[in-house]
Amino acid sequence: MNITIEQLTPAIGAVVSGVDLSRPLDAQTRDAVEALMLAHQVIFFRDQALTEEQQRDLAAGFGPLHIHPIYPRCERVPEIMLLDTALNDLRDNALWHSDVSFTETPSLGAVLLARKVPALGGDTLWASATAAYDALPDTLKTYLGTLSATHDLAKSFPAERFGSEQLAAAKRSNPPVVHPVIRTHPVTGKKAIFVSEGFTTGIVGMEPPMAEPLLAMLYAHVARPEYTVRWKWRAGDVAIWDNRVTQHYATYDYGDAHRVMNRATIMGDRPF
Ligand SMILES: O=C(O)CCC(=O)C(=O)O
Ligand SMILES: [Fe+2]
Repeated sequence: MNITIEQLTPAIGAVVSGVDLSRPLDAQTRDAVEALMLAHQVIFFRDQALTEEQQRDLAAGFGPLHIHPIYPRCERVPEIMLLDTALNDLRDNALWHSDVSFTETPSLGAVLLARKVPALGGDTLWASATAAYDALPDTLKTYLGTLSATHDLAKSFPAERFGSEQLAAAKRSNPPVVHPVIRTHPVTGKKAIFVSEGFTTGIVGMEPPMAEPLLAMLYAHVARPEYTVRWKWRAGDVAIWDNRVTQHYATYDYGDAHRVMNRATIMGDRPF
């Protein structure tokens, strides 16, 4: 094994070479990939021709897998979620979010494979919510550490585009949840801002006229270019990210071009 890495920005992101993700990872390689994900928060691999089964098995090496309540899935391998512009209107991912924060135990991370990408556009950005947290003034860190926020699936799956019985059922089984505004990474101990435009709906005990500007300030702060990395996909690229301390944004700037991504989602713990 000869793993090399190229860091993409000081805050977040690295390209990893020298790993064939299609083969079962030996313990040493698996641990190395996990350590790189923890260190760089999102890592990218080029030229990985994975089948759905191989992608599932790769992700399952990092924990049990989650099956999404709304997005379509691969029939043969239900742990593979399909982000396919031919099946769904995907513009709802064009806002900053941390995946499935509308559940009690949002995902630990995900393995995303690009299958078909537009000639131009469709980049995905990730932001480091730990770098953003670190840059806050100490007084604000302390104050935010006392707050909790509500997260709701309904915010990112508008009825006009997901207006099905399935959406109604998903809403019934996923009522709004409460998470700390600042969460602590269970492995690294780093603190991160854990509110996002995608699913956060309010701050517990605070009226909307006060909560909304505070939340808007935090969303804008996390999305500052200094804390982000922007990835230009090629088919066969794989991204693995730590969903506990990052947010991401899938740009929707490619009109009617066909874009197909497959995601395997790793289950996580309750934020604290
Ligand atoms: O389509 C993408 O690039 C990412 C979409 C997304 O938000 C996700 O896979 O969690
Ligand atoms: Fe996402």
